[in-house]
Amino acid sequence: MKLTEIYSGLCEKKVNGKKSFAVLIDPDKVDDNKMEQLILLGEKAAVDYFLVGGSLVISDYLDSCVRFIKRRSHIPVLLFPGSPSQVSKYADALLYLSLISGRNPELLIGQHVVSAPFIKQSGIEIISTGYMVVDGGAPTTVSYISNAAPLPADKYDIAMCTAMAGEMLGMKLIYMDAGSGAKTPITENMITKVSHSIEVPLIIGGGITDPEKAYLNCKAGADVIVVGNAIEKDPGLIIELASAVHSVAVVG
Ligand code: 1GP
Repeated sequence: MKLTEIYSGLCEKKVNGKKSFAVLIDPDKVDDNKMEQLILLGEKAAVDYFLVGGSLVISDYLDSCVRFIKRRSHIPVLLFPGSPSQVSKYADALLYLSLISGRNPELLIGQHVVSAPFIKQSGIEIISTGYMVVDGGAPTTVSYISNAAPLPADKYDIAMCTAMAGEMLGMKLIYMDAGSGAKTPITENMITKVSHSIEVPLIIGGGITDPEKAYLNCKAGADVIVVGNAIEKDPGLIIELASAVHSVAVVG
């Protein structure tokens, strides 16, 4: 059934030990030319997903951006919304984020209540996602905008318990994010601990800038690696990053 297609795919890959690579596109930072380039590289590298969204989206390019990808590529588009306004019915699925690492009720449930009717009406696949912002060594847009303290980077037990609680509350994915452009990405130690505590797929992002880090994160237990910032600076990295992530399945 269409409405669980993306999630079923993610679970199937996890069962088969396959790792996924996702390119994060911030609609504020791209135009049609840039998109064309990212799509060409994405197809060449067999990128698994395009994530579209950001903590703060100022332009009104989101809808056009999603449609642009859908017209040119079969790579699924997942919305990664920083606010309820970042919804496009043209996307394949929406990561329905609840900021479970924070204690800001608005981002845990408040904004969801307000936006529920129109999100449901959009008809796209909704994937409930326990979103955990981990301290990335410097304030990031997400840590500022969320008005919630990030999870300390060396508190593995808190991370494990938070992810477990999210899973037991019914969340279908856990996304651990050090924040876009984080100085310090999430450590392999934390990824290993958290991945052993949950059964749902684990997404890791924030501050990943090179293929080695992406590879090590996957070996540690990440199921999906998300990279945005580094690709904005050097789109060619898509090829190396995707190949590093996909190589883990071959080895493992
Ligand atoms: C941020 O996880 C994403 O929410 C990706 O971070 O932009 O640092 O790759 P980067």
